[in-house]
Amino acid sequence: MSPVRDPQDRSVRRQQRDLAVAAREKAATPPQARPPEADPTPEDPAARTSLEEEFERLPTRERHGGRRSEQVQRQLGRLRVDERRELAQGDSALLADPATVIVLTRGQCEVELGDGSTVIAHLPKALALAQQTEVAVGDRVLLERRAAGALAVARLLPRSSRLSRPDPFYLHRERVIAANLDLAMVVTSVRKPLLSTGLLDRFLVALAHGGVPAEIVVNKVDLIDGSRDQDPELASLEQYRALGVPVHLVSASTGEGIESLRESLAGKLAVFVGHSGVGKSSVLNALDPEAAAAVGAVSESWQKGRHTTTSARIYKVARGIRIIDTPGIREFGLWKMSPRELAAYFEEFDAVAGGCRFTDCTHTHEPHCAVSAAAARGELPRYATYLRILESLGG
Ligand SMILES: Nc1nc2c(ncn2[C@@H]2O[C@H](COP(=O)(O)OP(=O)(O)OP(=O)(O)O)[C@@H](O)[C@H]2O)c(=O)[nH]1
Ligand SMILES: [Zn+2]
Repeated sequence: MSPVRDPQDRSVRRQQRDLAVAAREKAATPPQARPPEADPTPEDPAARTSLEEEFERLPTRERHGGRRSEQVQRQLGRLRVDERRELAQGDSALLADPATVIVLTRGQCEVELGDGSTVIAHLPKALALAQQTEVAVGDRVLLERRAAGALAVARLLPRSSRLSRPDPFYLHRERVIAANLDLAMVVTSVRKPLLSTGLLDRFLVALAHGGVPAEIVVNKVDLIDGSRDQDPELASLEQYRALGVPVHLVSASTGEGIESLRESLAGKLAVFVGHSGVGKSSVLNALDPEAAAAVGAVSESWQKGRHTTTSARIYKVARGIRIIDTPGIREFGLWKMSPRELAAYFEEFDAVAGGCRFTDCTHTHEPHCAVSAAAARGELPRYATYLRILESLGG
């Protein structure tokens, strides 16, 4: 039986051959004679011109569930070796202390050194390839001093946590938007808008997935007229306290709870996430008006399409607090997760899941599922969110 031929096979092979020739020519040309590379602009698909990305665009059999052709694999391997060689060459000296990436711009980044000073460092394209990931704000990097005295990022150090979302152009690919966060404050509000536990759960799962510790901020408590003990919105937070998630009741308007929030954030690299209108900007303003003004200026130019940076930025707030912010960071979300992985973030399911008939139970359609039975008895309030997230992930 002969394999079914993809009608595009021949043109694909021709494209692969052309690219392979281009790659060989690239490898044979001395580095200094190469034409200057275009700045990487991750938001602009037209700027994605590297050979690897051209290979990615080819309709190889991988798209149809098969394996990428051997020829392409070999070519990619060769390219990676070339790029690593480029990374290692030159009269460069590695700086001993790691630096932290503050903001990324086209082809370079601002980094903070151990003594608190900031410098601009070149960001070689080859680094992203060699390290299989793009550099993100919050990343710890090693710098090298190049022959002409300029600094360049030489190595990306392992991340302790990350916030990510799918790449807008290659949906199967992860784009890390912030790294090494110590803490995320999930901001919600009472009354305007009403506290949404569903949204809260989504944020908590996404943060846990990235390894970011989370705490809950409930803003606008000044809007509660009656007794707080009797308040149904506040009562819905008990389940999170039971799970060990700290809950801060604050009011950006009156200043209530702001000092204790400051104490929790002291010395940490943190992010504020939450639905629009809950008062993230107002809470940041209550914490530090100067930092809030700096964030506001960037947000405004972003909305008017005048943004000069494509990434988030670290802002210094009083008491050694550092906040990563940009309008885009608030849109980080969930992607690519199996039902088993998702269920693991609902740790309260563990106590009953042992009673499910199937060990690989997804707690959805299976008969004799102890989790859905407990949910039906009203014992697992987050079960509805679990199902909704699962549905949105296509699981
Ligand atoms: N009553 C009351 N209103 C508040 C409080 N904090 C913020 N607000 C109001 O809530 C609205 C939204 O506040 P923002 O700080 O802009 O909310 P945000 O979460 O930053 O919104 P986005 O910029 O859309 O993400 C504004 O009208 C604020 O005046 C508060 O503690 N109490
Ligand atoms: Zn089950």
